[in-house]
Amino acid sequence: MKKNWWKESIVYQIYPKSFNDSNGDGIGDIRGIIEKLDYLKELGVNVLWISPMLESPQDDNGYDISDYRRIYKDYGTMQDYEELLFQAHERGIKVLMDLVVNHTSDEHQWFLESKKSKDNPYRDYYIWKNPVNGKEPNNWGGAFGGSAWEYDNETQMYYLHLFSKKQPDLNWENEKVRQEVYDMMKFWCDKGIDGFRMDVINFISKWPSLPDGDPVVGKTLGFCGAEFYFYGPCLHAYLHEMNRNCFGRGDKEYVTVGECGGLGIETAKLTTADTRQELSMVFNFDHLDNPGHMRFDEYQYDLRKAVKTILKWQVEYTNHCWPTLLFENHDNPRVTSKVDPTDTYTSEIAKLCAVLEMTLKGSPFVYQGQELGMTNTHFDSMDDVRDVESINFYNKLVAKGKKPEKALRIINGGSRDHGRTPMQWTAEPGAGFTDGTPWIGINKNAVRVNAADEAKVPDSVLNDFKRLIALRHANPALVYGDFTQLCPENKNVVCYKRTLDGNTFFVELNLTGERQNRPYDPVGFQRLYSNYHDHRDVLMPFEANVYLAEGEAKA
Ligand code: TEU
Ligand code: CA
Repeated sequence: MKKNWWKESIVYQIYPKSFNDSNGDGIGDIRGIIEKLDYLKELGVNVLWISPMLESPQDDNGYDISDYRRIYKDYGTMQDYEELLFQAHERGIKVLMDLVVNHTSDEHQWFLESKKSKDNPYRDYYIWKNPVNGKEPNNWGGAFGGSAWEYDNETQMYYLHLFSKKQPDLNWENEKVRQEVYDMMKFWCDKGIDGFRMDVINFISKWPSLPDGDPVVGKTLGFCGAEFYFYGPCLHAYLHEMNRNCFGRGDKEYVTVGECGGLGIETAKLTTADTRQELSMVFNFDHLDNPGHMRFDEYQYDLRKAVKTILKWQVEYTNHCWPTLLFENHDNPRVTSKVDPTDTYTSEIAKLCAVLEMTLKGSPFVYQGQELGMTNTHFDSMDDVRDVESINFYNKLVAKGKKPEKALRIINGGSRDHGRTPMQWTAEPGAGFTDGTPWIGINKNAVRVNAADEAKVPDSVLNDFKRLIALRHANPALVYGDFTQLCPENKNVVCYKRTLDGNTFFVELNLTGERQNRPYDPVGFQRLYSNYHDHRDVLMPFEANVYLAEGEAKA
């Protein structure tokens, strides 16, 4: 197992619009992030992944970029960004850029040129097709509803957009496009960033013939046609070329993490193995939705299924690959609410997920507010909802005859906006996020779920996150140690060991909301952490314990 700085790092994801507003306009900004760097340092995080902050009309909150070399005006200036890099690096914190190059905004200069005429030099920067029998070129569906094709009257052709119609897909078969992307990436590397999170990077290679998708397969993969782009024929060639032309070329060791929904273990190995010169890591989301469900389905999220998937990667991902560990991001509701909508065991569940992230092999990713045990909010009306995906889905449900109140209930079940409510810094009005009117409503529970109050409570979710992060940093066995699951036949209680250089840690997790008998007796082990105070002969609901089984543990 090669040792790398990014394997020993805790990554914290910031959704800038909702993190901290320094100038009272209700929108988070770069100076607001700078104000919180000491908080992040004290939490123990080593790397920041900041969702896009480049110029954008904000149709998809920045995942629709209109200028790759300019900072979005409401977030600040290039000088602010350079100051953020400097201040973060001063604190030993690295910064990743969110690279969105499967598509641009339809307001990007390249697309404005491309749509002007069929012989425009930029025409082939995007994917244009003639109508087939007067209709869309194929049956691919867009992730935000409707067709993945938009008709353009000017040149009477369709252009492809796997996401919103304001996010036209770039044509990666065009070498000029690839060169533009690599030049842009080098521009930001030269600014001093430390790596990239790569947005839907496995979508960049499409099957050249763009064939019709199988609706049944599409339902499994999430979108009709996905089998012809989620793992396209040139994906590895493009990633290897990008590696050799950008982040893999010099002496500095960058980290790259590809958002690769749909890649399984074997295809992920080919994308991240340290012999492949492609990416460092990938996100796989199989554990974030229970099989056969999508985010908006009304279902109780079963941690047992999620953890089963996570542990499969612990065992099968080999020593040439390195997992990512995450439970939340800006595209998902809060994990605590998915597991326990009654908010009965919120802090126990938040801490149990923290134990998993901090004691398994892989790089832990903590999403803003996860360290506080932030939960879903409630959208009383669609006026409270901001996400293009949720709005389009609501309109589709109502257009299909769903009663508005039923459609709103479905949106409340899975909207990405649950993860985008403002960070809860204090109990004051504005939650310490803003002195102005926030761009999206603040969760009412900020009066009791907030960083300032939790800092004063010894066993708060915040302080337990700090404690677990410190435990991981102090004990290499929790990073590089061998993983062994014990009593794998027990589906309700997961037990595993991590061993390195004579030090062995033992972890037991009750993944259910009921009391469970212990499948493995930790007799003689020293308990280092628990999300419950007293120690019973049964495991309490969502109880999570970390022990030292042999050797020594540093605090
Ligand atoms: O997400 C792609 C993605 O997999 C999810 O957005 C999912 O496909 C979608 O929510 C439908 O279920 C990335 C970004 O994380 C997301 O915020 C962007 O909206 C999307 O790409 C387009 O850039
Ligand atoms: Ca602001």
